[in-house]
Amino acid sequence: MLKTTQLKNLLESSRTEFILESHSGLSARIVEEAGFKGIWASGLALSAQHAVRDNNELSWTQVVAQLEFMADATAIPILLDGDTGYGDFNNMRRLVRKLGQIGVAGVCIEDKLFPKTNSFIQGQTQALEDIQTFCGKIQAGKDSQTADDFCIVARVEAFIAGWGLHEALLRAEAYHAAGADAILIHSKHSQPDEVLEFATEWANRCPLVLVPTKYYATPTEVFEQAGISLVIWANHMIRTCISAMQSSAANIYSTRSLVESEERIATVAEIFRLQGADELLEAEKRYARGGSHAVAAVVLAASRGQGLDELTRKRPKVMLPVAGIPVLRHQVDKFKRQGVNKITVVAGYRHDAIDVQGVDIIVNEAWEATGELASLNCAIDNFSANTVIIYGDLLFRSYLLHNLLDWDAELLVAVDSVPLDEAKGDASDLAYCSAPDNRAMYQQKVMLRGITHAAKSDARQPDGRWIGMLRVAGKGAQQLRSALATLQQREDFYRLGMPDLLNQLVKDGHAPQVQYVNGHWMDINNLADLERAGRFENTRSEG
Ligand code: SPV
Ligand code: MG
Repeated sequence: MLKTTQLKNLLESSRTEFILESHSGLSARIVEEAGFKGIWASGLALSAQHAVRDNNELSWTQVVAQLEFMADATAIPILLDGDTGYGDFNNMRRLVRKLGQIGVAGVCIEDKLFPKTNSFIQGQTQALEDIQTFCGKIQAGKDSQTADDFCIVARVEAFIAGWGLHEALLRAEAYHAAGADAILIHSKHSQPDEVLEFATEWANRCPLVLVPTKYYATPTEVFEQAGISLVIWANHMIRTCISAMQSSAANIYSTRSLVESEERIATVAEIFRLQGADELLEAEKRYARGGSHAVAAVVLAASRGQGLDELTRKRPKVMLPVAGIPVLRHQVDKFKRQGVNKITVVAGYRHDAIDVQGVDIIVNEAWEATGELASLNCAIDNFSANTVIIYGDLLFRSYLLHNLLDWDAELLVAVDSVPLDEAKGDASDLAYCSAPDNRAMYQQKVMLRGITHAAKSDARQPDGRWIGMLRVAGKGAQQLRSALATLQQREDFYRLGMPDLLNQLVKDGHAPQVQYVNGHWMDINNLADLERAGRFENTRSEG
């Protein structure tokens, strides 16, 4: 329902309705969450939050700017406390048109003179606007509204200014005749007598609105029995903020610590919730495409790794120190250098020992009984439109990652075409490709044909070794998901590894493209590798 219609319904409903002050997007959202059906954008509160006075010290464009945040943050109607309309009939016309544009449902204007003063500051000395002039302002506003149900509430300040019931009724009558949708009768007394007397005389000629700031102790049933349409709790969010902020500031200052105040104040997570941070994360999955900010990384680090038994007794392989810092830290630094900041580590064995900042850790609880694909499956929801998957024991020069990210391919594997040195034991993840590496044909389109664990003696020599780096972009993510789903049907899924996934992709007709590389990477399988790794990272030229 349109916000204007919602407000009109509140004013015209047969029950007494209540709206609460707010003065910012955040307070408006809190008021809505509490269950209120409408918001009072109080002039006092809007100005007070900026420590300026309720004397039109805030310009009307500054008011409008704040209202826009409030309207954007909520689905309930806002009734603006529009003071005197910020000028004459012409300013009122422009105000009403502007409010329509930013989704504010109505405005209340008071029959005082610009610049106004808050009704509770020497109210009796305040001059009232000429009745006809004020009626002209109401009429100008009504003629300017763009939505049928936009509401103009005329606020009668006769009691505030020291006039009696007769003047108040005279004015209300004239404003109603000029087109006001409701009358607000204001009072500074601590008892509701004069507004109730007014209500009796007014006899519901049009909806009546009250602001019981001073006569706050009046039981709500009294307003209901008097047939009041709308009650405005006019300044209670800003006053809540003031008390809470004063108390926190004093406490933090005197204790010189955050410990006590932490117990009393909203968590940072609560701020994120109110801001709708989750929605943005969801939207990113749908819309964020391309750009380094959208790149995610998944590090497969669940297994203990064999061949390093003693060293991995208390920590997983990714935490082995290389040149003084853990393997994972080297990887994360390189990702970050390439602008890859969303890094997920799938951990398992001794996941408790992973102590590297800047990563999300997902634990494959079944790490002992499962292989790489089960781990990858744990991280599938952390993929972005552009994701790099690497083995947890891979060390590499940054340019390899940079080049992998640079190519335009949906699935891309880095294959090292340097002839194998089987004596060094590097006979796994052998890659067969649609063409061997040919530097004369730089950036030729080569596709993966398959990966095996060991060279087949009867087949042609492999074209290289997959280094354990796969990039998945665009439709590649879906292709990977569906290959993974196919493999999940297999009984032996729990033992399958990344090569099985790459082979399934080939089988599905989604062969990854190959990017040939020549050295500048290593994996760590034994003590000799670990020693070599120290030299590898120490001699790196890229810092
Ligand atoms: C406001 O909230 O700014 C009002 C109501 O105008 S009162 O302060 O009670 O006048
Ligand atoms: Mg006000």
